[in-house]
Amino acid sequence: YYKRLREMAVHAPDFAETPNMNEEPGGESTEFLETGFRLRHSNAVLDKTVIAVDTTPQIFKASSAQSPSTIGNNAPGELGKPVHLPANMTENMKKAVDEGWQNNIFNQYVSDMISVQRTLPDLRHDWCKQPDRHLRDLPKTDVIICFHNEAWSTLLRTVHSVLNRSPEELIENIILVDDFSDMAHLKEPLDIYFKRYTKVHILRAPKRQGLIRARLFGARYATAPVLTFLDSHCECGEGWLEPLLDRIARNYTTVVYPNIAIIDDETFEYMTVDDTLIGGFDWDLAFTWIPTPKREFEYQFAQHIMEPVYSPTMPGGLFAISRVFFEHLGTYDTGLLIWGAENLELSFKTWMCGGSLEMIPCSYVGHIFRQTAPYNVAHNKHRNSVRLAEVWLDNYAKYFYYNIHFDKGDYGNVASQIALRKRLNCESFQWYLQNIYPELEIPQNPVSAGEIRNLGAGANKCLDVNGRAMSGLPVGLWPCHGKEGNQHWFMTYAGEVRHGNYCLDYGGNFVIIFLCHGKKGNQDWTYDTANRFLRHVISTFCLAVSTNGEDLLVDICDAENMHQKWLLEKFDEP
Ligand code: UD2
Ligand code: MN
Repeated sequence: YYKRLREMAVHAPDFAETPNMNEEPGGESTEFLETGFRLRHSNAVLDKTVIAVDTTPQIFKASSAQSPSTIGNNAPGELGKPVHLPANMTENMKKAVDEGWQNNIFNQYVSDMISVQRTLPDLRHDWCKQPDRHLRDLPKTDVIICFHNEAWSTLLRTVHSVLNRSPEELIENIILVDDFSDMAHLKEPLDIYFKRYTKVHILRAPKRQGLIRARLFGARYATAPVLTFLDSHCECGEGWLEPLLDRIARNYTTVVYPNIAIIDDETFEYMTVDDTLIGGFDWDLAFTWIPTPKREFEYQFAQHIMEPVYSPTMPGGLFAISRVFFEHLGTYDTGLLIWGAENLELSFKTWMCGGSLEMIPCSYVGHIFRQTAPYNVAHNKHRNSVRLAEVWLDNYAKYFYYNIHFDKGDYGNVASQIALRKRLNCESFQWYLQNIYPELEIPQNPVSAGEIRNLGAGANKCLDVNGRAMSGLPVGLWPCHGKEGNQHWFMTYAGEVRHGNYCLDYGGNFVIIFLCHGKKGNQDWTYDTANRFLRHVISTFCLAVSTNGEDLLVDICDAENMHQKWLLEKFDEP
């Protein structure tokens, strides 16, 4: 099928044949957007003194305001070079640096030192730069950038990187969506700053929408045939746009995302990454980077390593899609709140409902990846993921639910999403896994899911991976905390006791975890429900806790010994 899909892509409908782009998107899903907002320019008068409201440290103001032609390559961060702060900072400077980190979870102080129009290295392969690489007539795009309390310098740098490194005629509008920020620099100063840039429009959400609804709020005012979304802390590289638009021009059902470079969160160095990483996901429904599968390489290498690569999922923040196709797919599920899961939703939909998703190696866009979000995401990510699983995962949803202990919580109503899936006559999730992401390991049906508790003295010790899953590490014993995480195990019908991809393993010495190999051997266990033994099959020994309750070991099975008895959570009689 995969090969066929590849061939089909060549014969897919032409952009010119797409239906009327000006049709209003229908359905209740966009109702919330009817708030009467229109693209507008601020009427405020340009007044440079107001711009000074921004939090840029005074000493560096000058560099931020200069245009690229007037700064040398030695100015901070030019050509994407790292900026290192001096070791002997004054107390005031240290305070400013700390505050920058706290507000953004990246080094705002360093960002503020760098020109908002800094130069970047051209990371592209020469192959990408050949003029006939893309169609001559490319469709225009609106660039939609949503932000909630973004720093001044990173937001401006994002916009300038679009303006400076895109062909003017391909950008219809840059639509900034202020998702109810409360930072002062994002209000009037922003309006004033962008007043002289006629393509830049600022929309303000009347209340917090979350990034998913904020994007739709912006898309509502888009008029170009292609929508391009960017996070508010990106930097587009030279020639980033054309190869994205080219793919959509050739086939409007192709959704594309760039080769995402890393902007270091501390030094703001613009760094190249492995070109061959694409999007996957795991059974926590978290996005993961995966190496390009071999079958895809075979296809790609036959052409050129810089050819577009099929990708099971996208990271979510940076992508371009035909407006018509986006609307055809019902845009996003508007029940997804604040942050998370929308990237997988759009990825699954794209593949399952007639489109394809590609990573475009020639298109470089940098993004600041941060350690955590500056706002609370966990609750919404959980809720959003449950909606995703309910609508798109069919019988595979259970593998996610095992991981969340079947705690679905209140995830709202998904009837309209299920109806959409039916109306679009989308493929099954099994089809998606088999054809688009065959590399994803499907967990064996678990016999149990959750903690594994020893019943010896006190019965309060649980098997625990000690916070770090790595082949060869001994398995720990810690007081049961009932919070999943390090104490979450699956016992599978195949006899593995799994923590993620790691398996309980006994090779004659210690009981360790080791990458699951699926070959039974040292990783083969049975659970004896009568005696509550966890028996290691090839050695015939039983998993046990030492008499002092400290160590995990195996021993000759003894039905009288409580230290050999284990309680497996959510145990299911096979
Ligand atoms: C990644 C994506 C992000 C989104 C998210 C999953 C990349 C590089 N980033 O997380 O785009 O798909 O996964 O949902 O692929 N924002 C709002 N309103 C909010 C919260 C955030 O407008 O309530 C903005 C925020 O200012 C930023 C964007 O949405 O521009 C994404 O947020 P993020 O940068 O915190 O997410 P990230 O990159 O960790
Ligand atoms: Mn981001």
